[in-house]
Amino acid sequence: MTPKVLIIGACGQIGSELTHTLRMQYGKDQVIASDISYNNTNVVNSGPFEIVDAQDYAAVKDCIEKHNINTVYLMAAILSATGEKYPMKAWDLNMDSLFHVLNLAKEGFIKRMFWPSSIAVFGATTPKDNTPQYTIMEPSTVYGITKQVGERWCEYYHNKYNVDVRSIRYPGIISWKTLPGGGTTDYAVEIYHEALKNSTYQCFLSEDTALPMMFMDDAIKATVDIMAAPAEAIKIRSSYNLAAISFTPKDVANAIKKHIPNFTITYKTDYRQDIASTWPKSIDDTHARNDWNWKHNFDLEAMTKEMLDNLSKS
Ligand code: AKB
Repeated sequence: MTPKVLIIGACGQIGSELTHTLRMQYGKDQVIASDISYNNTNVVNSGPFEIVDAQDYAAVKDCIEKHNINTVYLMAAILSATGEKYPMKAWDLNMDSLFHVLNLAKEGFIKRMFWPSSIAVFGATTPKDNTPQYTIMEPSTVYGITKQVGERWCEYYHNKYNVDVRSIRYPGIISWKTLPGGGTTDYAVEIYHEALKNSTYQCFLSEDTALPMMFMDDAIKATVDIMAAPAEAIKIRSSYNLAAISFTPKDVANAIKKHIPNFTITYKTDYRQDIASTWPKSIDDTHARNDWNWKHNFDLEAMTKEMLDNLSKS
């Protein structure tokens, strides 16, 4: 199947870089980017773009039919921190958009779909170190609840209706092109911007809060790889654990200090600390490595260099 792709939520942190990579891979006219506004001009000007509200079933269906789409990447979501401020909005957006695409796949309008889950599916009762694929999952955030419920629905649609849905549980994603918005792991992006601008950063998590993280290039590689894998290789149809690096704010501050010796960090925790405290410190992603050959490339040092080099140029 030659993919004809629709990316929903293409202007966000992951969507924008996914759009770029898929356009390089398949050609720009094969990849339709969509979002609810024209805000991200890099995405809007780099190929076909449509305004599509992920909560509007008819709009999503029309766009799929208009462009003969066979593959959808559903990247629109309200993340953990914003979700706690607007619980019902997060529930409605995250669930409506998923059901729309699952139902369009069930009805045969598309052949394959990608839906991101998150480490937010885990909660305070989950084992924190090397968190297994199959374990206790009692998420305490609205975002985490939508992701856990979404995973169950993805598996259900695969088992009942043969929907070819593929998913990974993203850790915190670090990138220099597009800012993240409304996540608990966002400090790990902000810290690089502030280090270059002001040589200091006030972190909203405590210095020893370890969380699973990943450089954007690895996250995009994982997303592209799982979607390109043969269907029989994808044995988990809820969502795959995915890991690269785990670090604390203190670790990333020390990595930055190697490049910016006068960099300082202070700590003032807020409600996001309560979210981070329920999440794993590190993830066991053996299934992804075995089933579709997942392998990450960037460690903390390599990522820090990439972040500082690229941000200082932009
Ligand atoms: C968030 O912090 O909410 C996200 C995530 C881990 O899914 N980055």
